[in-house]
Amino acid sequence: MSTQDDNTRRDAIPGAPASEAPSVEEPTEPRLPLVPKPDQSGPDPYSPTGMASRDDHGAAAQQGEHLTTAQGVRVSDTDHSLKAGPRGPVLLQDHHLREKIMHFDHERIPERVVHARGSAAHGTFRSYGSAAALTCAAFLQKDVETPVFVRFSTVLGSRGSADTVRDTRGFAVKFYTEEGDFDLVGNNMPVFFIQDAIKFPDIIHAGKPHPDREIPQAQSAHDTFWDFVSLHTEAQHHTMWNMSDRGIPRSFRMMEGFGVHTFRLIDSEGATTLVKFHWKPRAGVHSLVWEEAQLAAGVDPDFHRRDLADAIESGAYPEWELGVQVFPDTPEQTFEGIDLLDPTKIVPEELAAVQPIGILRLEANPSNFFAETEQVAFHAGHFVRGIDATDDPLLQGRLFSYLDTQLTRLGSPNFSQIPINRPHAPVNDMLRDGFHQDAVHQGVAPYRPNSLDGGCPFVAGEDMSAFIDVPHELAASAKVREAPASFDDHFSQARLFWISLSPVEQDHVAQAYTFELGKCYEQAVKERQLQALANIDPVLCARVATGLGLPAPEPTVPLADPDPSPALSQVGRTWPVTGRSVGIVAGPGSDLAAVRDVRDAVAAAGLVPLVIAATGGTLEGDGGDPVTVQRTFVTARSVELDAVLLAGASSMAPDAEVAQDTKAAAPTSPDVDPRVALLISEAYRHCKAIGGWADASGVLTAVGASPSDAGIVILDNASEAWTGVLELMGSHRAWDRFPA
Ligand code: HDE
Repeated sequence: MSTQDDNTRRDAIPGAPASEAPSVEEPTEPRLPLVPKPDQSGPDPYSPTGMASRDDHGAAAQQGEHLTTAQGVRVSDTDHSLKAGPRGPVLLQDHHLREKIMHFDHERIPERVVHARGSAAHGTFRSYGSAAALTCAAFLQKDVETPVFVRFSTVLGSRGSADTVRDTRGFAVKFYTEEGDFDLVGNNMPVFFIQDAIKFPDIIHAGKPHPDREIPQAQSAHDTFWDFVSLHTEAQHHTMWNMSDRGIPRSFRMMEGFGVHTFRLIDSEGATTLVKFHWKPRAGVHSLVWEEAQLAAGVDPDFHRRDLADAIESGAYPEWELGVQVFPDTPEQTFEGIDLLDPTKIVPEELAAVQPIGILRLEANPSNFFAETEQVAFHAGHFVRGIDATDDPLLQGRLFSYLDTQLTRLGSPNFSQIPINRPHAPVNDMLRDGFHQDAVHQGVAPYRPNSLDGGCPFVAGEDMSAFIDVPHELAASAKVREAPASFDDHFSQARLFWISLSPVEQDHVAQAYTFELGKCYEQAVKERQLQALANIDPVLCARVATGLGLPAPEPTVPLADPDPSPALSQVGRTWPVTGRSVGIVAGPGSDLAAVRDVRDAVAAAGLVPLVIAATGGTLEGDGGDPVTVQRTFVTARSVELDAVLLAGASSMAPDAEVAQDTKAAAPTSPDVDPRVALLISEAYRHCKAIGGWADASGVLTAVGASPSDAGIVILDNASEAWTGVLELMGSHRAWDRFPA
């Protein structure tokens, strides 16, 4: 018998582990492996040489209903090793035991040296055709649809680290175009710590845990990080982004993406343009607040991973518009005085608008994390015709690194034959043999020129969609280890970022610096970083200095006077809210008809309703359909919710351990369950929308809030309260509730 009755299925929320519910009893009849859940998909079926293939990977994964060895021999017992008598010893002859343990011993591969922690999804990119005048890339012509695989990541932490740490996020997109793979391997911040790839090991060694104790994990709040960035001041602009709310995104779905470097586009006549790539999320750019990020790291370390998978499973497909800022390809490679080859600089959108060129939609979760998310190999040098690298010295170094790292990580130069990495274009490369060779190559002459294979493969002529190496002119130069003088300005754009933020965002930046430097032990490091802050903005510097208990130094460089760029702020607009979670807290006395109506209205608006009650199971008794409880007072926590609805009062549940539960810093009241008080006080402090009806006001007053505060809608009518909350959610937070 299935444990899930019809009612539970109808109320299903994302996250169930498999496409079919298990029975309570251990099964006695074999059956074929379960198909993936409807939201899941594997890599498209392509051969190692890029041929659309009828063998889908699902069929190739497991066959038959009985357990076998890797050689296909059926096994009758996998629970007992072969022994000399029931008390042993174990016999070396037991092939099944040796094979099982041997394979298990080698299940892990080295994690990525950076960006180890990540989550991915399948999707489609549809080109508007608006870039067709700039590039001959086939996938950027009008209405061309291209399958993609997208992986988001943090940079510093290990594979098992928490999602919500303060860090830069990776935003890597593999386009399987008909002309070969194009990888846009970007970040959620438009600038980078360093201007030259040769410094990459330095910044990463500084950011990773200290080499002696191997702490802290996935954090920049430690001495080696601030030691490096305060000495190496070209990192200050990127650091400013990290300390802003961009460093703690609410969701991967709500992050901007940036190619960071300037790239070169080539049209069919060979004319070139310089561009910067931007991904603009349809859901808007939103962040957590710091306390929320810290709580989530403990309560749900998989916060972003779960959010992405759940959103896709619930049909709230994340979307981003791809856009380009376009600059003439002049010999100086500058725009409005900004060096386009300096990856620590942006070009403000007010100076060069982002022109939309296509839309990306993520529609399917991977069906196997290791095979897809872990084994996908992006490369900043995977270009297709019509797109090429510039001389940005950071990008140039990346062109080497991404091929090289796969040899250690994926163990073979044949990593492009792993299903998720297989191009969807014909591959005929004359690369041969090597570990894990999947292709059974034909012919006898993998060399050119040859006559034995009829001279094949031929090289493509210019008119045959071959990759275009632009004959780009280089200025006369000498071989030097130097940077251009234009790379010397390390502070003006950090200041531009600071002055473009709203006061609430600036508060968060000041608090983040104070926290991070406050976690450092060395006084010299703090003083040095304060000097860098003084060169960015004296007010910011003074606020951080006060928090650290140190004097604020004077600037040592003239302060720049840039025009603010409003596009850099996240506050002040409204956005779609599909896929967000809404908690509905139902107490024993709640009007279940209202709970049902609001739950259905939340789902109908494309959000995920989570009914929260004292215990699991169902709420019933009014003669209507039982209401399934998704979270209990024990399992619910505010960080999971974007908004909370109170279905009336929430009196003390019988299992509340008042002494214990109130320790969690919630205000106490004999009339309100302490866990609900904690939930509401956190939602209030994090400036989330809160709604309610019936006697809900009492809960708010019990936690020190007022029903008339910003972002709170308490009405007699449940549906109207929900409508009010839905409207509030569009601006992400009740910004006016943040302390001035
Ligand atoms: Fe990376 N980076 N990177 N990086 N990077 C890697 O490649 C590297 C840089 C970025 O989800 C590695 O396969 C160097 C900038 C993302 O699989 C490695 C330099 C930007 C990902 C590597 C940079 C990025 C990586 C580690 C300085 C934003 C994750 C594993 C020149 C534009 C991709 C791997 C994924 C991963 C090297 C700087 C983005 C070692 C040497 C700038 C999103 O090859």
